[in-house]
Amino acid sequence: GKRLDGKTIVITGASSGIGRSTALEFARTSPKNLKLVLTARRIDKVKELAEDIKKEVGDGVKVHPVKLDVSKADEIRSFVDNLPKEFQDIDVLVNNAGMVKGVDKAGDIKEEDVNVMFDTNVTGLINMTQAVLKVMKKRGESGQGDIINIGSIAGREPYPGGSIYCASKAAVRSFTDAMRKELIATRIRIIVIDPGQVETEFSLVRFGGDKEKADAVYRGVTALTGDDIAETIVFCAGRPENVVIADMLVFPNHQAAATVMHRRS
Ligand code: NDP
Ligand code: 8X3
Repeated sequence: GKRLDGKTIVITGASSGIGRSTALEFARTSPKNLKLVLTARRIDKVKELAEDIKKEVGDGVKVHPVKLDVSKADEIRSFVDNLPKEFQDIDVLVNNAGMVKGVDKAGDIKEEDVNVMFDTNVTGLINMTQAVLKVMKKRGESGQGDIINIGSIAGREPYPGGSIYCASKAAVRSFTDAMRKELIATRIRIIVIDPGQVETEFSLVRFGGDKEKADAVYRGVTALTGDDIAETIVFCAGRPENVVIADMLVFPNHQAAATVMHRRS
């Protein structure tokens, strides 16, 4: 609605799952006057999303698709300056890009898997945040804007077979909480949303494209959808300026902890 009107919103990982849903939800909530910078590595999917948004809400939402790999520091370094002028004044950053690889246990985890999870989930998120904070700190008297980080229940409750992913999401939580304190003299809102189980391409990526293994994760349960988390993200961004939803944990109804799940047999 009104509070989001005129805002410029950057979403990482907009080609799929939660990020894609979030772009659509922002567009539906503020269809008259909004700028969306939608980023991911799979630029074709982002361009399709831009078309879908146009079909659904029309031209009131301006969409700028960008091919961006958040694990590449040099791509982030030039990201803001390479945006068209009208998209540079970023109000909201949704740090959503993230991934998991494998279920190997310590001692057997591939070096490349360790690196890609940390480079994407942690270093990528930190680099994006720092790049966009430069813009936000210039706004208003002391700085203004929203950084919305997508953590995970995995960052609160480490589980076997997820040590690196869980550590990466714990790092997101830690960075987020420290940053909120560091920016206390500004009007920048620092928000972390921790979803439980969401049915997206997440498990497909985890199992290297093995659909059977990915589907088994969601068998007998009703997982959250990308749309469910998108609603919470847009809710946080749409609160009055003085209200900070600092920290959110969102489960599907069958889940009560990272590994406590009720499955229909
Ligand atoms: P998806 O796999 O469906 O989407 C992940 C998105 O991240 C894709 O758009 C992908 O785009 C993007 N991405 C991955 N690596 C990079 C990269 N190096 N640079 C830029 N973009 C990248 O999964 P979800 O929607 O579920 O995941 C979104 C976030 O939610 C992640 O941070 C995940 O950890 C978190 N999460 C997911 C949960 C779940 O159960 N699904 C639960 C809790 C948290 P592309 O491949 O085109 O680059
Ligand atoms: C994804 C949720 O706990 O299945 O962040 O890894 S979990």
